[in-house]
Amino acid sequence: MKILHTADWHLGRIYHGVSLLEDQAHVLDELVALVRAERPDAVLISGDVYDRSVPPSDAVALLDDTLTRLVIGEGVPTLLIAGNHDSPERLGFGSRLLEQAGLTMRGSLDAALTPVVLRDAHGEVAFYPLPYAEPSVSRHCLADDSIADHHAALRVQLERVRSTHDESRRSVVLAHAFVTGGTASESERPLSVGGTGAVGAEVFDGIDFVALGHLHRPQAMRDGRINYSGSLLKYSFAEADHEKSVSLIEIGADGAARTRRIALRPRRDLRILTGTLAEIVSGAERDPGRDDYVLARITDTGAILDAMSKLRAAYPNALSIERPQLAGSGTGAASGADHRKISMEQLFSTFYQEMTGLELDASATELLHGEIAAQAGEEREAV
Ligand SMILES: [Mn+2]
Repeated sequence: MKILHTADWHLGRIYHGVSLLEDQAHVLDELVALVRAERPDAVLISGDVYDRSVPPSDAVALLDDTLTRLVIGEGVPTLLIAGNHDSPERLGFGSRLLEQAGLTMRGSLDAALTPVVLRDAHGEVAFYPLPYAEPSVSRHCLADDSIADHHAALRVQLERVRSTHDESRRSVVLAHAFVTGGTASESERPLSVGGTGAVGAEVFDGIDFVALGHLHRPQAMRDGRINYSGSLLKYSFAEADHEKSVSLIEIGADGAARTRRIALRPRRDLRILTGTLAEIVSGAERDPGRDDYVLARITDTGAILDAMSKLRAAYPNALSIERPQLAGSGTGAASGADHRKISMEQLFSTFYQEMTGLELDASATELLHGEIAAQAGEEREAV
């Protein structure tokens, strides 16, 4: 059985004020073309299809169009679950009707845990789509008071899956979770406030292949039996070094899974450039990726007037500027000290040092002393 696994599309995402919808549409065209070329038996989408529980209408239209092309156009059965960014009820609308057309959408958790069964030359494969749910929702839906966290919620679901699973079939689970040992990025929203929200990999024991969403870096565990396809695009500058891909999995007659990652070519890359503003701007001439989304880490120490306009003249889609030199090391003498107990001179020189990384020189110190003395004189007169 050949499966295409993807997740974390985050349709409608806005990053630094810019809608990524055109970039998402571009890369989804590529995904549909890949399905046409590879002819998988199923497409799995493991949650966070939208970026928000109430997605913008053009994001809804893009999902509608993409799913229609996959299911009707290419005739490939497609399974989709809700992630923590999705609204279960909205995503689940019409799902019983759509299931008859070959599209399985599981928004809300259903205690029945009914599998979708597909067949290939080696026999049947049961797919269990387990949508993301808050632990309190799982506790209520599964009627099990022992469920206090995500680990217990999935442990109980997988116990029930194993107890009813027909052993003559191979098994695939779709879930949206943070499995212990996984590497997180910056753009995932934590699943639990206070706790880790993590799920032990052992809850999936006995399942032939687990298609996960949530972590945005492509990664696998347990010899590839547990797979994160990763997100559709780079959704934060912390992911600048990721290579985004979809996973193509072959499940053999014995249930063994072999995974290939197929890189996606975005319309615009998301990159970090480091150097002085002048270096970055002059480098743009020879840069084939001038339309990329850029974060410039500028190493200049002096003041720069209107740095963003200068940067955008070279990189029109530049999103942000960082000035690490000015960020402040926080190691100054008065750092963390009670600001009410330190002198004005000390406070100012520490601030200057934290902002620039340099000590106040003699002439600046003299100027500062003069200003402070003059200020004190004015205050005395005012009293
Ligand atoms: Mn996500």
